[in-house]
Amino acid sequence: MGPAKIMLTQDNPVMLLKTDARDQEWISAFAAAMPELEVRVWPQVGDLKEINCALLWNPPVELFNGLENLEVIFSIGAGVDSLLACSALPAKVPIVRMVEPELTAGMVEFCLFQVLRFHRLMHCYERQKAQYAWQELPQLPARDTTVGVMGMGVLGLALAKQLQSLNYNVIGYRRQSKPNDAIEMFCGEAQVEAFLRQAAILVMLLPATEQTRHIINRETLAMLPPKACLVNAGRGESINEQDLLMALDSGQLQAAALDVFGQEPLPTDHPFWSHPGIFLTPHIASITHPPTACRYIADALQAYRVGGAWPNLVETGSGY
Ligand code: NDP
Ligand code: OXD
Repeated sequence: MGPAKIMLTQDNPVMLLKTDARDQEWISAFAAAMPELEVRVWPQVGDLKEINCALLWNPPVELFNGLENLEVIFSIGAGVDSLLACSALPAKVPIVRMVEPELTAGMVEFCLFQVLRFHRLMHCYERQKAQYAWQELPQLPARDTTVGVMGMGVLGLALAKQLQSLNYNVIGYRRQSKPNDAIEMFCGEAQVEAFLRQAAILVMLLPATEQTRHIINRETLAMLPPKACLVNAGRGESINEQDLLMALDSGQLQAAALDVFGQEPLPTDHPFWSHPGIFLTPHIASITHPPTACRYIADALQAYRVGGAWPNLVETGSGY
């Protein structure tokens, strides 16, 4: 008979950690949130059979070798595309998405900033300053400005609520409507045109999936109102970048604030760097905050022990 199986429901968790270069922050945060947790930082793994949970960012394929008692994988990011792209990901181990308040707050701040920039025409006044031009531009009130939020999950919903509190006219786009949607919602391909036709400022907070790849392209860009502005803080793959450049150059699109790109880091010879209509940031819209994230993981483990179910499970096989 081999050694007894280590189980999350009966034993103290042993967590394998592979982070985005913030090991020490995570170790300290786990020590505060779950002093009983043993953390092993990859590749210092010890006895692999003792490891029953993992918190991961961009795991290499060899990380999964011998992890036969792994019961759950926590994703460090809200987006799980890079995790799902790992060919060695064990098929039957549940993956829990990162949903934590500081990550959400950071994303809301970032997107509000970009919406305010475009609504209050700061991109135009910056251009005017460069030309020493003292000129007042016509300003629409927030209530007459429609902001379309594409991707109404955890982040999109939090953003929409804040936008509404600033009086913007907010509409949302998702796969399926849910009961009690407090925002006018458009769902699925059948309603994408009706949604985009109204979105003077389009904010994209979509995950990277087969279905969202290039969802914004020449055809859908043409559905936006003339001189619309676009913000993308979801994933770069959602936009056909060549089509975006053409829409900016033709004036169909006024400006774009991009935090995510098809290739990251953005290559130095990419035309986005020098385009006057593009504001770009290096995938910093929001990052996971270890103290609140470790409390979320502690609560998830506790909920699993009590009820046997994980929160915010990744729907593998259904487009994620
Ligand atoms: P959620 O899973 O909570 O929400 C995703 C939303 O996208 C849902 O509303 C979902 O629809 C919608 N959606 C998915 N596929 C489609 C589709 N084919 N057509 C229409 N709508 C679709 O994710 P989060 O809100 O937590 O995060 C969103 C994304 O933000 C992450 O996946 C990540 O890529 C990105 N992100 C970027 C960061 C950055 O720093 N730039 C930081 C954190 C996250 P439905 O509601 O019907 O399921
Ligand atoms: C992401 C994240 O998914 O940082 O981009 O959470």
